[in-house]
Amino acid sequence: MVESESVRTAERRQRTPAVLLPDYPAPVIMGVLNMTPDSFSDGGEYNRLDRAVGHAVELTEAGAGLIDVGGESTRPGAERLPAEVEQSRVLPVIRELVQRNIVVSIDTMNASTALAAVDAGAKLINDVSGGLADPGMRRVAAETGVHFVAMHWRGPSDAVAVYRDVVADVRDELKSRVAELIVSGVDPSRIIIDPGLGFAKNAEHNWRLLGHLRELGILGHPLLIGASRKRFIGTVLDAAATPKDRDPATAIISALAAEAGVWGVRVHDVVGTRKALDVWSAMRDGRATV
Ligand code: PMM
Repeated sequence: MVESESVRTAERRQRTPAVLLPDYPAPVIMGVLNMTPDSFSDGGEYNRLDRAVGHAVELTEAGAGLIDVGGESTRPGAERLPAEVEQSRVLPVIRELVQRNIVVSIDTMNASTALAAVDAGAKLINDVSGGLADPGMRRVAAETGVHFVAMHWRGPSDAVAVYRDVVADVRDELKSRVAELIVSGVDPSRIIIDPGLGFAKNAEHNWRLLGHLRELGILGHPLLIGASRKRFIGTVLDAAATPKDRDPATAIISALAAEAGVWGVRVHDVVGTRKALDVWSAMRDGRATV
């Protein structure tokens, strides 16, 4: 590393608090802010930015502790974008949110986007590939020192993968991702794991993982889940339900995941999940107020 780079690395590390979200009594809500072209698209670029920031502020006021900004669809099977296009979508909004003291996470598989986002003030890198898609990602995670979500991923395809036992396989593969990150210099206390619901998994796989979250918890890292509005929820509801129709079920999953000890839930409808988590904590603590 040349000297100026190592100075920048040291500066980045200094700007990153040792503990992003210290000991939350209830799971943190990660609100989704999707910056793909079809979102907030009712006018010019400024209007789009303005509306995106407004939406993030609303999510924060509704109880999101983190806003997860994404500029490329990371859904399995989605087409990949040039990193510059992705960055032109996410960096302006990240700067605006950071100015408003909103904690930002960057949803990206590109190391260069992760680095630019951290330089713009993002405090967490959310990589759905767990560091597999871009060989430079682990180094960025290590050098920036921000929190890193390693999600379970079996490649970009939307085909369902073969599992011997989905819970054991996901646990073992996440354990490998974590080991690779640590070998690359990532501070273990910064690593968050995620089973990757809906990624190369069928509905039964997803429900099994949700029913066995404690078995992933034994890896000793905070656990994040992203069930929000995903298609598998439709298997126990009306199959024709729209993504938004899945919000009440998402909120119930959030409360049950809280009971299983997760650290965070990534959701679109923050209001519904906030209510579900308030009910859950009132039951847990026997308190009539939150
Ligand atoms: N799912 C999506 C995108 N990013 N990040 C994490 N950590 N976990 C997830 O399950 C996850 C994610 C895809 O969902 P969307 O297209 O509804 O945002």
